[in-house]
Amino acid sequence: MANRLYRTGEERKSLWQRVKEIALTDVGVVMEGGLDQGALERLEELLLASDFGVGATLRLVDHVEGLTRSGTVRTEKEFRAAVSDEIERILRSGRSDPSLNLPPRGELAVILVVGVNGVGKTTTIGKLAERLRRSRDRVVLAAGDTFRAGAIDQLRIWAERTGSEFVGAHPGADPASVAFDALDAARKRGADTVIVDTAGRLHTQGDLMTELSKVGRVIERKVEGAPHETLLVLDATVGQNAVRQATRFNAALELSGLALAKLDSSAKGGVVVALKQELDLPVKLVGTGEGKGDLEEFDARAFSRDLLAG
Ligand SMILES: Nc1nc2c(ncn2[C@@H]2O[C@H](COP(=O)(O)OP(=O)(O)OP(=O)(O)O)[C@@H](O)[C@H]2O)c(=O)[nH]1
Ligand SMILES: [Mg+2]
Repeated sequence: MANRLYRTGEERKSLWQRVKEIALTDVGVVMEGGLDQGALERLEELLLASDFGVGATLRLVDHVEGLTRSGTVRTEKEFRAAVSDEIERILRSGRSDPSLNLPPRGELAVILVVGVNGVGKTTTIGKLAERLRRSRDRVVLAAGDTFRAGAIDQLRIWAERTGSEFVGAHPGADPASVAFDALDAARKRGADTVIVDTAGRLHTQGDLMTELSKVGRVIERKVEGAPHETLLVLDATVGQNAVRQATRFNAALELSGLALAKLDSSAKGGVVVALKQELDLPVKLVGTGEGKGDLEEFDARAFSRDLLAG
């Protein structure tokens, strides 16, 4: 992943440049005598403003304070590496395996994809289908978004582009029954992977969240151990609201991981660290563009390095 963590206008500076400017105004002095209290406070503010969340911010600030006080970190380069190593440790703690937890090829795997409106669910599904073509037999895309005009065709086009199969119903149909039919169809056709698309919904829309729980329950009853992955797609540009979204979706359905879309256009990687610290949800996939090949497995090391690049 290249460093794309830039904002527009005034904030068009890397996180590291801003850390240097506001916390490490005199790096040479800092490394001799430890960071003063003001610099630590400014660092804390910057990390909070960059969406790291309270827990991860305090952990990082404590770490930095300890390092500078003990004199183990002397140069700017060492300092930067130490901070990104600690970010990586946060990302690698707890549930952090980015690989999809699917049954072996040939056995039916079900992936349910959820998230708020417009975050990139359908596109992520298309790209995931492309990825899974290499490791699975046959992939079925299920058009569980029966709500938005055009959503069914959008998924159908992704099925065509990726050589996947498609199951959909008419607009307005019950999404749980679309999921049910797709699982039946997959079994009949000998397909081993079903990815279920869902309509975008705000995490505050109680009735729609209940509908989503129902989709999850239908899948659970129909296939042993399914859904094998329930992925929440987040728009990487969204900031702290991502934590609220993940919390609410996780209450309606047990999420297994996150897919972070639009990382190519994002300025806010910090929220990934907050999500890990606060919810222990692994990021599994990152979207880096609109093309079918623009989906990567999350790499905690590369991500931590990129976050502090520039
Ligand atoms: N640059 C970029 N654009 C993306 C990425 N993923 C999705 N998009 C774009 O984001 C827009 C919305 O994507 P969709 O996949 O339709 O999002 P959705 O969550 O399915 O939307 P709804 O079904 O309406 O809730 C589209 O224009 C996509 O091309 C990504 O990783 N990078
Ligand atoms: Mg969609």
